[in-house]
Amino acid sequence: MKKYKEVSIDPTTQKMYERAQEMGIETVWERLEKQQPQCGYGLLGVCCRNCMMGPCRINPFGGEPRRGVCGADADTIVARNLLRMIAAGAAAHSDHGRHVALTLLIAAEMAEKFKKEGKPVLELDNMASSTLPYQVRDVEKLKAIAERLGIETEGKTVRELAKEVAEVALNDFGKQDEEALAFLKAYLNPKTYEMFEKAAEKAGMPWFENGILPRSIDREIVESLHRTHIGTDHDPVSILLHGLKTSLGDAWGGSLIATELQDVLFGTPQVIKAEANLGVLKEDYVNIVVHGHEPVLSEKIVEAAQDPELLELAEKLGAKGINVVGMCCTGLEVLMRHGIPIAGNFLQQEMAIVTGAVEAMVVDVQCIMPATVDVARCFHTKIIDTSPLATFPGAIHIKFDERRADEIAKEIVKTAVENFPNRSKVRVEIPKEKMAGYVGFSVEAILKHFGGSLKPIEEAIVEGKIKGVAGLVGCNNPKIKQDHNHIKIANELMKRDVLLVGTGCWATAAMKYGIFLPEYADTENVGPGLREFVKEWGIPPALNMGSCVDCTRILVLADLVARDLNVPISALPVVGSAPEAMTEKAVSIGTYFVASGITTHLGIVPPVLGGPKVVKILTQDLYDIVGAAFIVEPDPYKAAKLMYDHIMKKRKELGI
Ligand code: CUV
Ligand code: SF4
Repeated sequence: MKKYKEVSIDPTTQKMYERAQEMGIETVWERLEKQQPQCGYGLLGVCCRNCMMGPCRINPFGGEPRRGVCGADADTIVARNLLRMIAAGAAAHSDHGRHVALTLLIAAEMAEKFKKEGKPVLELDNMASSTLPYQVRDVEKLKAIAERLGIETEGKTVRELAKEVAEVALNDFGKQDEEALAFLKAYLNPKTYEMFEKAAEKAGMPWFENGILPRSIDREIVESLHRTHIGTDHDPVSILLHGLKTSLGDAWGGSLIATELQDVLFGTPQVIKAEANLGVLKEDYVNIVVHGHEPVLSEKIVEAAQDPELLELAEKLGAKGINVVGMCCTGLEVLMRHGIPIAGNFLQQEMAIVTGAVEAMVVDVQCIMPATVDVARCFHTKIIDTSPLATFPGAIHIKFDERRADEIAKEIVKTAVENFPNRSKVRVEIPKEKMAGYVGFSVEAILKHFGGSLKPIEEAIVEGKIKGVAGLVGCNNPKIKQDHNHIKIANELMKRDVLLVGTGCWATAAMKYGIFLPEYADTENVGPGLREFVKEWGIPPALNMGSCVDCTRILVLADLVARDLNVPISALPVVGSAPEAMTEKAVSIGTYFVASGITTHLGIVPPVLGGPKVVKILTQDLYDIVGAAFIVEPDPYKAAKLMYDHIMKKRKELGI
């Protein structure tokens, strides 16, 4: 058993972890311990299970066996395994994006149907109607996207535009021509586009049609599985090139579509103050935790929790009201758009239940531990799974259907409210710690804040007030003390006058320790130049840009600067980092950052060290192919230094 101080730097996690131990509840940290020692072949990436002649594994010390039964060597196996991770990560993001596009299409079609039936649907506004489950909340953004995509907007109703944009998005998933994605073409600056076109040639593989430009989101993912099937692609170079291509289908396709169309449906985030950490759970209220990734669900839960009938029921059952809080990325979605408090990041999902104060944890897809069901069994908490593609044994299944979204969301909230009397008051212990912070820094909100352009940021960079920008993203991983590396790397970079933007569980970590408060600039963790800049503009030294799919906001921001300077993204003094990476999605994000030209640090060593050629490609050769590469460094201080050095190198190259 671990000491509570070893698992996390977060006092709420420490307390709840201790409480779990007292109660004999097994958590992620015990399960990790029971897995020790973890398989050395797996850690190095040299085991292959891609066919039934195997499983095969390669001797990492250079002796026999040097080859799998089919003859694949360590580099082939490592590269194939990595490509499968990228493909799975890209699939998760992109399927999420598809779901959003389909929801927009359904919304437009329902509005059309309502119109024909003579129900009230307004022509030119947001197709609002009280009985439509989803509406267009940001008409301006819808128009802006349509214009980027080259869709004629003149004289069209919002319904028509929504339908056309959704159709272009959906076409990007399944089209069969060799053209790059429509969304990629609409969003990417020409200089970076050119780099994608030429990347394969530079890598000595001119037969890659379109270079590493993805043709369709689904196709590149399918091709990843095809290439890694026994007896297909064996050259680590071509396998990894296809990895770049697949990840770019995530970046400039699936994830971008998710972010952009979520903004259309639910509103583009604007700066707003909110709170984070387990202290946002309320003793006298019905507590509902929305956990997972898709706001198509969590938005509706937030709405349903304001339903007067359900509020009345909650009061009747002895609660003061209904308190919806977020967890992981779907929490960030409703945090960014409505200031709904976020209870925690990945490693706090079990901890939230251990408070004994959660009536229901409502989950959809990704990053939800099946163990939540086991922990919930020790309390009255109900785990409610909602996605037809994610079922948790032992949970309550209330599967979601967009067409009946309001009805189902109410049923879910009602289930939570009715569970309130089952709470054992003596078993409730909510840690008091919570922290305020400013969130909602979409690209649009940033532009608005700086008076319509990024000039002030660019000028501060040129002057040297800010040395550069770092995008900090990604998960928690129990192999690292929770939030430790997130915060250390953030502080070390801010001390060196690097402005931070970030998403995902990093952003929740940053918020918990006050980094999203402008006052944080007064601490010793922020350098004098960055301090002066953020004070002048009234912003915190780090900007919360949202969930994991919102990493595309970071790309779009970098793209705008690249356009202003007429250079590819790879020329900018910008770096990325996933200090506590865990998911396959994080692997895809890291890869698409690098492929897009942003050198990226990983704080967890991915399973690649068994393939020396692969390691060389990822950490060195990619500089010549896409102008960026991976930095792998578990020590947060060294990592921050390496990232800073990269920024300074880029500054020098730009002559600033
Ligand atoms: Ni999508 S992917 S643990 S919730 S950031 Fe958090 Fe974010 Fe990683 Fe998952
Ligand atoms: Fe072994 Fe080759 Fe089959 Fe992999 S594909 S399991 S290395 S025989």
